[in-house]
Amino acid sequence: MKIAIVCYPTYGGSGVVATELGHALSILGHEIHFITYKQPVRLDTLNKNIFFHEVFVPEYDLFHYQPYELALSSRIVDVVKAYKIDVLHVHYAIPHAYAAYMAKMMLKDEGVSLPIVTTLHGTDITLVGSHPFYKTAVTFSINNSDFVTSVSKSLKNDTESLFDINKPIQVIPNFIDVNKHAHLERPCHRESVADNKEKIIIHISNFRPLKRVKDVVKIFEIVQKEIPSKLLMVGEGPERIKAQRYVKKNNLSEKVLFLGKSNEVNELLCYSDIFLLPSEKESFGLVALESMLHKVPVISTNTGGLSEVNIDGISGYLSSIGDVKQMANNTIKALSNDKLYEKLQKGAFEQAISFDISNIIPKYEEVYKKALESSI
Ligand code: GMT
Repeated sequence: MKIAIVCYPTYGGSGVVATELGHALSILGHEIHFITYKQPVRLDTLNKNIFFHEVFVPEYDLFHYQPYELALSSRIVDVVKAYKIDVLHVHYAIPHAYAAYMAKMMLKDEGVSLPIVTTLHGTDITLVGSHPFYKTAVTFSINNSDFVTSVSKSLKNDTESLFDINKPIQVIPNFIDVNKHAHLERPCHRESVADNKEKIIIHISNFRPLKRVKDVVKIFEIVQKEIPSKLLMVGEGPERIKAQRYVKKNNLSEKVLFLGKSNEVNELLCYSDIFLLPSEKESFGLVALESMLHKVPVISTNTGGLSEVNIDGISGYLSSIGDVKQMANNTIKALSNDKLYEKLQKGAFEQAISFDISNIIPKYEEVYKKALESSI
């Protein structure tokens, strides 16, 4: 099949999922065309079945906002015609599903049929999409996609309660490529960040307000009083400065390392002992899954789809949003009992491998097949 994929090319989970999906489909022999404004960060290996089409938005002074949707929909039309694309799969509804619909209409005018599959990822629904300024267009774009998928049951429920949706939403969970990570074995180079007696606690995110990064530091503040440890803060975003101020004010600077954005996530997770994810919203929590594959138990909130990924008492622990004390106690509990820790490590790994890509790809292939059949 010839499949075009529209996604955000950045470090966000939706871009990672789209890229890994495209890559896996290309290995199965499908021809994959990424259409986005930059080469996706995880698209490090191009092969004969993977094409990348950049979307250019020429700057024009008259425009206060440059019309990305317009450029994207034109590019979709051009790529679909040039490469005879069978299906268009858009990740993250805003503005991709909207641009996809426009492209579909333009193509229809020329007698070309283009089925659209839209995958909802989280903030496109729970935060941005449901804002009154966007809601009408997002509802329209979802209802006019040929197939709609969501990455968790929780996100499906949120979408159905926040929008007036007349399309069935199929849950296809996010995934991880177990084989790709199979060679990652402990011990890694942990001496580069901590000494022998110290545990390594890690948080990776885009440091947006909904990640509650100050909670991460507050949890660590309690933990380090009981357990010699270091906190690695990986990522970049608007809340970093606040977290850094808190660290300085509370004399934690020697124990908390702000590492910025990293392409070394596997190496970092490889030597980490606990992953902290105290998010306010999380439709799935792909980073928790990546962490679990490295046998790193996850201490998280129970928001959104997190409880579908991190199983309380098995792969880590779940707490209510803002319950810093309980999340700290759970971290201490896990790190101070070797037997329990090993059990959690095993549980985390087993849970992670149940999300192996080989179980998920056939579900997307089935959706593409149905989308194609429905358009003939
Ligand atoms: O977490 C973010 O803010 C990035 C965002 C994205 O669109 O890339 O992540 C969302 O999609 C990921 C992949 O499906 C999910 O794992 C994240 O849970 C989800 N984020 C939120 O719902 C906040």
